[in-house]
Amino acid sequence: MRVVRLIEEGLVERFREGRIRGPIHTCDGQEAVGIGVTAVLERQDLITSTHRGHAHFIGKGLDPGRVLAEIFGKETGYCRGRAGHMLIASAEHGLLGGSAIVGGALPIAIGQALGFQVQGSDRVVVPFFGDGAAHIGMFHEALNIAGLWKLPVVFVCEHNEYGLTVHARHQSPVEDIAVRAEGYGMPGIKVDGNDAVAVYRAAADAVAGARRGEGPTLIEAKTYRMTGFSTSDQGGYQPEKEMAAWRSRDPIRRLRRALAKALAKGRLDALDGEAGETVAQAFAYAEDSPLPPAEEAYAEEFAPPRGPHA
Ligand SMILES: Cc1ncc(C[n+]2csc(CCOP(=O)(O)OP(=O)(O)O)c2C)c(N)n1
Ligand SMILES: [Mg+2]
Repeated sequence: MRVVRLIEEGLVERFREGRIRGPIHTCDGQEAVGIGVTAVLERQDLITSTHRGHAHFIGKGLDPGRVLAEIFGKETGYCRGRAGHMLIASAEHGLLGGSAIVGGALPIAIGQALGFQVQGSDRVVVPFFGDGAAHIGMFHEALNIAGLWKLPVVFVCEHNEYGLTVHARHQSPVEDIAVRAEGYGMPGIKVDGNDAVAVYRAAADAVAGARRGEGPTLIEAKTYRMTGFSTSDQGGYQPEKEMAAWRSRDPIRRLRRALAKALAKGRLDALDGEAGETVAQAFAYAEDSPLPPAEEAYAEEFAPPRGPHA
């Protein structure tokens, strides 16, 4: 979680200096969801991510230096700089590429899960998505078929109270997305998304059930987006009182307090120091990496022509 926070702080700083193209969507305040869930998963399990995916990438084991290189558009990035910040993929880590369509990864995730079921594998698929994505058609279609066929999927909704600049109360007649699970024949679990241990436990139960062939679960993690929608957001619509309340529930500080009792004195500071070192090295690696050669700008962008018209 600390690595993710530091990566994002570094990215926002560099965006402001004009050193990164395109907006950055941070998961500031939401780190416990991505990290708590991916901590349960094995490398061969699959995830799909969103435009707010840094915790998913780091949690699934991607190298921070190569993630940052991708965001800087460098040759050493996971997709050789083609995917950038939002669409990063790594097959070897079980990270399916993102989708610019909000909720667009949900049917992709259940397609993969059907594949695992047909193979008799115990691998699971975890699509992450926002509260906004829970209001589109593909969400309902995906949950319906996953519930009907008992697919090995754990749906993880990161309810951060906003879709773009619009509060959830203007987007949904129900407060909890978790209640929708009942209509699709699966458990709907509401969890404190700012409590990494609670998230981990909820995910562990749901993933174990999916591996045993018991079918899908919908986990709704209640959390909050501490910054604007992205670095392009002018802000001003998140009430200060609301932000202050959530700031006091910062997931990193909460976990730190919980761990302070369990760990030897000085251990947490040492871990913080290691996180800082990891992120400093990752930025140096990304910034020192070469850009892809200009003549290869379109390489791998399109499938090679096939068939009678090739
Ligand atoms: C189908 C679709 N509609 C609208 C958009 C524009 N859009 C991008 S992100 C976003 C808000 C998504 O909100 P949510 O799913 O809650 O994710 P969050 O940004 O809060 O993490 C919207 C409307 C889009 N990319 N795709
Ligand atoms: Mg949202």
